[in-house]
Amino acid sequence: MKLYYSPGACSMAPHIVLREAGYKFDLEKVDIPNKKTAGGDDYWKINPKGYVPALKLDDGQVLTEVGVICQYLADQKPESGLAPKFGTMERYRLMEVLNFAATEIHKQIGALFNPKMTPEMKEVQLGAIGRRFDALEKSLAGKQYAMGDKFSVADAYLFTVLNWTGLHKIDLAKWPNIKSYIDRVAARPAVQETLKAEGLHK
Ligand SMILES: N[C@@H](CCC(=O)N[C@@H](CS)C(=O)NCC(=O)O)C(=O)O
Repeated sequence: MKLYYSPGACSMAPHIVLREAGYKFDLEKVDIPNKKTAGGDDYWKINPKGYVPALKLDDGQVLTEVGVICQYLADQKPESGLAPKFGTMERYRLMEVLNFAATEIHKQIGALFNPKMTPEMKEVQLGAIGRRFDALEKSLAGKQYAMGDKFSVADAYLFTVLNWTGLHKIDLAKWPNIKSYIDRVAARPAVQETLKAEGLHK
């Protein structure tokens, strides 16, 4: 399979999962503004939504959406233990975190990358992010990872988007559980390999 990615973007979540699960895979960088792959292909033709990530499967199908790709990868290798079994309450808890990561963290922090954001709107946005962080801070209390003691695909997604706090100089002093969670996930060998492969060594 091949993952279409952009360094440090949300495509890093499935990239981490590919490495955590021990997949053999190819990577192709996408120039997002120009919608071109490193190999010169028109990215619109690969993912008509124009954004990363996209995962090209061995049968030629293309799967999109971070949370779905991550779950697909975990389910193809159940022995990786990266997602609870489908249909269990634990699986719904995982999907709850993935959805929170997507809509409440990814899209809220992601909005700060918009160069047209005014200082006033940035203030509003930072307020919303702070409220989501307050909730996340509580949910991480006493836990190693989002689902408890075991790393899961939810951590790959949360880590990827929380990592953007550094780029936006969001001070995490108010949220010590989040800060130590980011450091804990960053220290995992597969995460270090991912950062290195994307040219973002930490
Ligand atoms: N809902 C999508 C969102 C993906 C997304 O926001 N990707 C960003 C990078 S983090 C992107 O490629 N944006 C470029 C664009 O929207 O044109 C998913 O879950 O995969």
